[in-house]
Order: sequence, then C-alpha cells, then structure tokens
Amino acid sequence: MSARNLEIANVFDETADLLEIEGENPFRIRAYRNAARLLRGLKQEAADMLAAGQDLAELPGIGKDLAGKIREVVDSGSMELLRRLHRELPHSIIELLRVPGLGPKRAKLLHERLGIKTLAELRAAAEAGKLRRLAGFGPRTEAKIRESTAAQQQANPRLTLAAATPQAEALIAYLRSASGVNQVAMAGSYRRARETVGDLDILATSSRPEAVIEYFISCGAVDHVVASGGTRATIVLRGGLQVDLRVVDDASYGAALHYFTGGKAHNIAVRRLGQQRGLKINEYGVFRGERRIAGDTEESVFRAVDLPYIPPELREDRGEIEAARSGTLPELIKYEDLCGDLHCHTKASDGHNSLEEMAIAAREHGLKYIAITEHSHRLTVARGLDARRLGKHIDEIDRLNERLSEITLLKGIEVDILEDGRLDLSDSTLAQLDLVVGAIHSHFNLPPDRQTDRILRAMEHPHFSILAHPTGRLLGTREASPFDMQKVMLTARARGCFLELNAQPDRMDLSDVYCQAAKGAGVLISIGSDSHSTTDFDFLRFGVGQARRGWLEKADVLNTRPLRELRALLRRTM
Ligand code: DGT
Ligand code: CA
Ligand code: CA
Repeated sequence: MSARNLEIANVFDETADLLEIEGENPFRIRAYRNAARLLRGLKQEAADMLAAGQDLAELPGIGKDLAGKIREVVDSGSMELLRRLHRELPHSIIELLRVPGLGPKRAKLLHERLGIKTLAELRAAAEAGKLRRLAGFGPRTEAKIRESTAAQQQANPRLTLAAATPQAEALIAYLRSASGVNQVAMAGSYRRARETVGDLDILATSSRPEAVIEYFISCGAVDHVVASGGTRATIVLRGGLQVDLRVVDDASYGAALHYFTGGKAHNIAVRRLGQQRGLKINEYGVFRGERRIAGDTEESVFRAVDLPYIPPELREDRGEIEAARSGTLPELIKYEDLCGDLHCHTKASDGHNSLEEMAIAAREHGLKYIAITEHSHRLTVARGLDARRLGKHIDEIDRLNERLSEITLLKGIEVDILEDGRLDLSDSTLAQLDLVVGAIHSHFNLPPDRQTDRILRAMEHPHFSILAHPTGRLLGTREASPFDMQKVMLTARARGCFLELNAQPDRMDLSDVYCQAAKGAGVLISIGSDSHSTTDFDFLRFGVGQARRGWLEKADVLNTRPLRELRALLRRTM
C-alpha cells in the first residue's frame, strides 16, 4: 500500500512548518501548504493517479518539483527533504509545533530569544511569566500556552510497559480465539520493549478480516471504537489505552509485522535499502515491480535487503542496520541467562514479605541467588536499618541460608548516598556484607558538578559495589538528575563497580541508551528488580527487555554470573 493523500499532506505540512523555522523563502513554504490543502480535498488517491499513469503536475498549483515530491512520498512513505530537516532541527523543537497557539513563527522566536527547545522548558517559561515579554505574545497567549502545555502533559500519558502488559496479553489471547484467525502478534513499541507505550499495535492474519475486526471491536474491555473498517480498527480500552488492529493475509504477515513493529526510523532505513535494490517494501510485502518476492516472514524481508534478522528491540536506527550488514549484531541477553537478582527488600525495611517468602519466590522465578538490600536508617520513611538492626538481619540471613536449598541469600544493603557523597553507614559496618548497593534518595537537583562529585565520592568508598537507579528518574514524574554520566562510568570502571538497571516499571533506570554507553565504557550492568514483594520479581523480564534495547549481551550483565564468579567480582569492590 502506498501513502494516502492525507499522509502526504501531513508530510508536506510538517515540511512547511520546519522550513519556516529554518527561515526558508516564504513562497516555497506556501507552495507546500497549498499542495497539502489540495491533497486533502482531492477525490482520488494520488497513488492511484500515478499508478494510472497520470501526470500530477497537471493539478492546480502542483509544478514538476512538487509532483516529484508527491511521487517520492507515495513510493517511500517519506521525503528526503523532511528527513534532512529532522536531522538539522532538534526533535524537541518539532514537538513545540504541536502546542496549540504555537505556530512555527512563535516556536522560532521562543528558540531564538529564550533558548526554549523543549516542552518542559516552554512550560517553565510560561509559568515564570517570561513569554508575555516577547513581541507578539502577551499575557493571554501566555496563559493559553501554560494551560495547553499542562494539559498536554496529562492528555496522552504513555503507559509503562508493565502497566500495558496484562491488557496486551489479554487481547492477544482473546484474538487467538477468534474464528478464522491464523496468526496474532503484538507489534509497535510494545514489541520493541520500549519502557513506555503510546498505544498498542496488534497484527492478525485471516482470510476473513471483516469477521476478525467485528470480533475485536465487540471485546468486553472496549470503552469505545474510534474507527473501524474492513481490515483495520482502532479502539480505546476502559482505562484509556488505545489499540490498533490490522488484519492482513498470511502471505503479508512478515512484511506487516516488520512494518507495524517499527520504529519508524528503522523502517525508513530498511525501505531505503530496498529502493537501492529496485525493491518496494511496504506492509504487504517486498515487491519487484508488481511481483511480490518476499514478505511472509520477517526473515524474508530482511533477506531481501541482504540483512540477517534484526531483533525488534534493536530496531531504532541506532546502528543496527550497519551492525547487521557487517555481521556484528550483538547476541542479546535472554531472561533465562539471569542467575540472580541483586536488589530486593523485605518487611525489615519497606518490603511486604518475609525473608523466607522472598527467597522462595525468587527460587520459583528460576533464580539461584538474591541479595537482600534493605534501606539504611537515613531513609526513615522506609524504616531503614541502622548498624544494630543490620547486624541482626545478617544473622537471620545466615540462619535462613542454612535451611534453604537451591537459593542463596546474599547480604547487602541499599545504603543512602548522603548529600556530600558520604554513605549512611560506616565502612566497618559495610565491610560485613557481600555487597553494597548505593542509592540517592534526596537532593536530586544539585548542580550537575556537585551531583557528579557526590556520586564519584560515594563510589570511592572501599565497599561500594553497585550504583542503584543511577539517574533517579521516575517515568512521567521526575526527570533524570543531571550529572556527568561519562565520568561516573569511567570511575565505575576504574573502581570495578557496577551500575544498576533498576527494573521497577516507572524507573527503568538506566535507560537503553545509557546501557549501551556502559557497555562501551566496559562497565557491567546489574539488572535488579528492586522487589518489595514476592510478585515484583516479574519485573526482571522488563529489565531484560530494556537491556536488550541497550544492546547488552549475557556477558555484559553482572547477575548472569554463577554465584562463585559473582562473589569473585563483588570481592573486588568490597
Ligand atoms: P508508540 O505507540 O508511541 O509507543 O510508538 P510506536 O512505535 O508503537 O508507534 P505507532 O503506534 O505510531 O506505530 C506503530 C508502528 O507502525 C511504527 O513503529 C512504525 C509503523 N508506522 C506507523 N505509522 C507510520 C508511518 O506513517 N510511516 C511509517 N513508515 N511507518 C509507520
Ligand atoms: Ca504503538
Ligand atoms: Ca499505533
């Protein structure tokens, strides 16, 4: 399927906006806007007109140049000019354009005068009353922007992967039981294991798509149907999560799965490889002229452009295509590679279960060891342990270890990193433990230099093993603390310390990009559930998903090591 008029119009409008921010010639900008308007009103699909051999340059206001651009979008789904603009302008500026009342002119002004590049900066400036001072803004406009940025932050809250998972799994199970359905798969950001999802994208194959769509939209969990047609539907579930379903033939399954898995940038790059080989790639298959030469499986799509299979988590156009081409794709870590979990809590601090309950749950999750890491006493809200209570807890762990089989409890602590980089317990107290997990729970917004020094100083302690949830971000609530991550990684590497990938759904901290950077810096990652109850070990799977997005292999992750090897690595920090 080629791009529809509406899609082409959107590409043109966005191009016009970005050209305007760049200060392009107004005539050229207007030409794109006029063409977009024309396309929206056109009775016939431009793609069909092209297929019928019509010359689009005959349309009013469409010259040869624009006709060529329309053809480019029809064929490739995108336009080189727009890609160039995207490369040149920061992504956040492009987001600013979507704020009601903020056209390209104003966005440009904000950027030039106030240095505003992101929605967050815009919101802050509006709240601080800085906008009204700009020519053409005034208090009314400022108030409007303040409202719409606040609303925008709430309007489409992205769901954490963990929050979307039960709904996704239930829908997949529901669709599998539809009559006439052959294959069903999740696509989109969910399949790529992004830490949050905007909506769910499901793909099904059937020779009777209408029946499948009908069945889908009558699912009990549906709040309302946004749109539904012969082969596609969009619904909103009770609770607000939107879901797109597409139904295709089995012969198109691989191509459609690839297309709807995305990410967009990856798709564009793969399509371009196809073009270089004279192939057209879309959600129906890989075509040479009219003939479909591949598309029943994803492997066949990749093979058509001379690539090996690329796992979904890597499909972000962050180097995976080059790596695939040169045969250097990572062999990504799998859940089964995990041997243990080095971050969990019990009732002794703010967890909900006993030591023994946690140990048994961990064993049931296939783990061979867990580290018990209660909070330290500074964190009074979490009933943190002082040296005396920690001593008693250690004794209890020793006793339990004697009784339990096939699971080992390691003695740890999640010690607070104080504002000046000291730790909340003395070195001699920490020396009794198997590992020390250090964490920041206060003063998240120190100036970056001081925050960096604080973390480096904490890591210099003789018994510091793992930096927990390094950036302190909470998805949708708290930004990452600004500090010099590169320095922290280099120090961790020099000290033999580790960084955590905290798998709590709203933390997922480190991010995928930082995981990849840690790997590059030669620092091992500890995937920790930060469990506060027996079911929280389920979060580890999302941690593994994030690690895969960060290109991590088994060898890059600390807790894939069998206990003996782990102890040897930890001793270097203790
Ligand atoms: P999300 O929903 O914001 O978490 O992110 P995605 O990646 O799931 O994005 P979504 O739901 O808009 O689209 C799912 C996939 O479908 C996307 O990753 C690539 C593909 N796709 C959607 N719209 C377009 C499009 O206009 N052009 C191209 N090339 N691909 C698209
Ligand atoms: Ca999606
Ligand atoms: Ca979608």
